[in-house]
Amino acid sequence: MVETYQPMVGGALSRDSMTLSQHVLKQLQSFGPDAQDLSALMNRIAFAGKLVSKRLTRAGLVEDALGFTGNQNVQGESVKKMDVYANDVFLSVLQQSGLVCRLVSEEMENIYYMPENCPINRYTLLYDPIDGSSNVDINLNVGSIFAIRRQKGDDEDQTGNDLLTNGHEQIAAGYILYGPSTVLVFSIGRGVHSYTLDPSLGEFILSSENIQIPTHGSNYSVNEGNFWQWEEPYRDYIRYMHRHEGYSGRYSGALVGDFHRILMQGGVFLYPGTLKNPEGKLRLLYESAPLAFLAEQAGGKATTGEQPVLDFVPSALHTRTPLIIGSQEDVALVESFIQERQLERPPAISKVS
Ligand code: P6P
Repeated sequence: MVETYQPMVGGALSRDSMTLSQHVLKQLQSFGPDAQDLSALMNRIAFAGKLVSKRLTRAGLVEDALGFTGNQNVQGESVKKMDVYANDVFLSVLQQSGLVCRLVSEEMENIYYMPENCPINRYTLLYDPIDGSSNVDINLNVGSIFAIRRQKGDDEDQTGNDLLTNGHEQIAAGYILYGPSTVLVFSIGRGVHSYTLDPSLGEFILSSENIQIPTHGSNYSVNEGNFWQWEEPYRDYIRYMHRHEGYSGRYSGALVGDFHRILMQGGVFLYPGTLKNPEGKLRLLYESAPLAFLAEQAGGKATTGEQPVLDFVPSALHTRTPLIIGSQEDVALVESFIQERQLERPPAISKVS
């Protein structure tokens, strides 16, 4: 009987050979004609991530890579040199791709139009090129966050009003975590998957498929330095955390890393409104909404404290919202403190008409 050849490497090779583009096409097989474009677009985003990762890993050795530019962005935040570098990497890579018609970035006040691309495709990329840039100069993890939307209409007046819609209009969302390894996590609405960059191959290789957030986790991630600025329900929640066993505070100051921990281990990340930023600090279109898309795809939950993040309709490109995101049970616990206080509130005195 002729023996059937048994490959020696088996699973390892098949795992190692499942590249980002192959896996995206595997998911997209049930997608329509846009499959190839979306796969190519994901590859361009991955390429931008490789360039940013390369710069970050050598930042301490490259002149002018670290520190501040001396300018402020539309958010009134001091801009790091790495913010500008990463923003321009995404801009250049996507411009060359011909796949994206418009860009919305934390680092650019207005929509960036690429009319030469519009006849080809009508995608808009919304991104935070470097989230958590305060960590860059101290070699701690940072990330890039992105969302992809299809353009609705021609936007001839260049107001981008079609972008002021809820997060259900996102067709894909994800982030790149620049940590000990560079990991790309994203979803096209068919589950959440992660890919680890193999620098020796220059490829993102599938590392986790169909990631599910545990229904409960011990981590709670919040900047407790803002305690005095919060409304009472959040103070009640933190007091509960302090008085009950089984919880650990974990906060890195970089949303992507803090969320990735929650995605993989469970728990909750929250950035409530404060006296300084009553509407919260995190921007909806390129921070909260993409992560909310991922959280819900992974079986978790994301709320502003008043409504699901994905239902929130922004009034402007850089609208901020409070964010409570993570495991179903842990988000529900935070919400229970909000609801409890709402029940205690005296009924709103109706204005005399
Ligand atoms: P704070 C970084 O600037 C960022 O936008 C998020 O990455 C992070 O979660 C948050 O702000 C940290 O803000 O007020 O705790 O320093």
